[in-house]
Amino acid sequence: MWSIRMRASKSILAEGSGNGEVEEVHISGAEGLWNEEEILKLLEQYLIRALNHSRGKPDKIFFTLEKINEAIIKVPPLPVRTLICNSPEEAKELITNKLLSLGISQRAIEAGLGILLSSTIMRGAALIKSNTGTLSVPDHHRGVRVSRLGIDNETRYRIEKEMSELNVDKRRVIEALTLASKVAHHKDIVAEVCISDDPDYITGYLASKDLGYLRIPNIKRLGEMHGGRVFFINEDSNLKELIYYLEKTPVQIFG
Ligand code: WAQ
Ligand code: MG
Repeated sequence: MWSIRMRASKSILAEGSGNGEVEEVHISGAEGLWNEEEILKLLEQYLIRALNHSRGKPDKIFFTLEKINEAIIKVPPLPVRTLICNSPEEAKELITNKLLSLGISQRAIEAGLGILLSSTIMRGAALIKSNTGTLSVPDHHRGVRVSRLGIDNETRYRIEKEMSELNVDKRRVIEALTLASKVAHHKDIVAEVCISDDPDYITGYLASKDLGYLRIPNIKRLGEMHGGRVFFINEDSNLKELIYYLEKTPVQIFG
């Protein structure tokens, strides 16, 4: 199979810089594992997505295609459930209670929510230690980008069918579920919380191996630009091994 990645950004004048310093802001990214005969179709899809994004028009789009030669690990999809939630305030309370129930400290929860609500967007995820709340990523601007992940076609069709009576953006939910299932499978991941950074998408989720994939409507308000992903990790995680798994180990959601 092939790993296809897309990343789109635009350059803006850095805030407060009088001397024309430019800064790259993240617009959109996507990644998947595909068969060779699917590559062209996916490049087109990712390109259309990059050029028509609610975060703005990019002025740079990168594609990376890599042939995967290693064995691909199969991981089952997390079960999906939609919670009842009517406002970002309710979402915050709900997320805090669920994370506390998983043994994550108040301090770590506050650190995580701070990142998700900040107007500075990371292109990847923040890793936060579940007890001390320490941010543990090599590059604070970039974060850790989960890559080399895909979903088996039969599994995708089945889940799409199960969602067909819900009024949801199927492609988006499947992509998020694929990522959350790969992430939750690792023994050092305690939980993930995600808010889309797209101003027109206001359903987020909390995921963990035990709780499954819990969709949270109204996690933010329409028009808001903040968002991100936070992975709460075991305090004694082997960071090098964990980051290698997230970025490099090929995983296909199957079952
Ligand atoms: N690895 C790590 N972090 C990522 C990745 C990745 N591959 N892709 C996105 N992120 C981070 C990054 O900080 C983005 O700013 C943030 O997540 C949000 O990305 O069931 O659309 O692609 O209805 O905007 C959830 C679906 C959709 C909920 C999430 O995220 C549902 C979404 P977005
Ligand atoms: Mg986005």
